[in-house]
Amino acid sequence: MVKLAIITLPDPILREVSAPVERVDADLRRLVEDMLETMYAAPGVGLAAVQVGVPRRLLVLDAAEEGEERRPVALINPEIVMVGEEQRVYEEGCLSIPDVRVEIERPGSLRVRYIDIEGRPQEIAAEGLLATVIQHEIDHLEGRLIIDFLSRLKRDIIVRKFRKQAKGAAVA
Ligand code: GNR
Ligand code: NI
Repeated sequence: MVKLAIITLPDPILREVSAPVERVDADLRRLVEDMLETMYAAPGVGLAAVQVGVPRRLLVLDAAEEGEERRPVALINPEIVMVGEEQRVYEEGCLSIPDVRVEIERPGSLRVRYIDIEGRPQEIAAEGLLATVIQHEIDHLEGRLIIDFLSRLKRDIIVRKFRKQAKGAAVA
């Protein structure tokens, strides 16, 4: 397994709409393994393929709690087919926007249809942290980021800060 580089703001690839995965083959399974290693090393609870520079509709996650055994999951071409009525507010972070936290209100439960790593169609029900993370990752597939839930003013301040950091790194 290979640890991949995580793309951060303001890289424009994060704004791309990811294209569907066409086939579940050995290359895709290798990408999933590498994404899981990258996510665990970060550490993070989820990772979308676009965050490692591959704008395909693929995400990995592990919502197991600390001390529990690892529960790695890969969702290919995920689609939200149902959301519950109750909303839930969670303070979200994003590996592509280090050190930024945003309180986001989203449906607290949902059902998702997806293709698994064997290429078989599946459907899962999720609630709690899992439901939040799945929605956060599916946002990535649409090019949507947690800063998009902020006012334009707050978003611009964060984007400018990351732009400046990127420039500084380029000349350093
Ligand atoms: O590691 C992560 N933690 C997290 C916490 C609350 C809501 C969503 C997340 S996902 C994030 C990893 C990430 O950026 N995935 O795209
Ligand atoms: Ni993220």
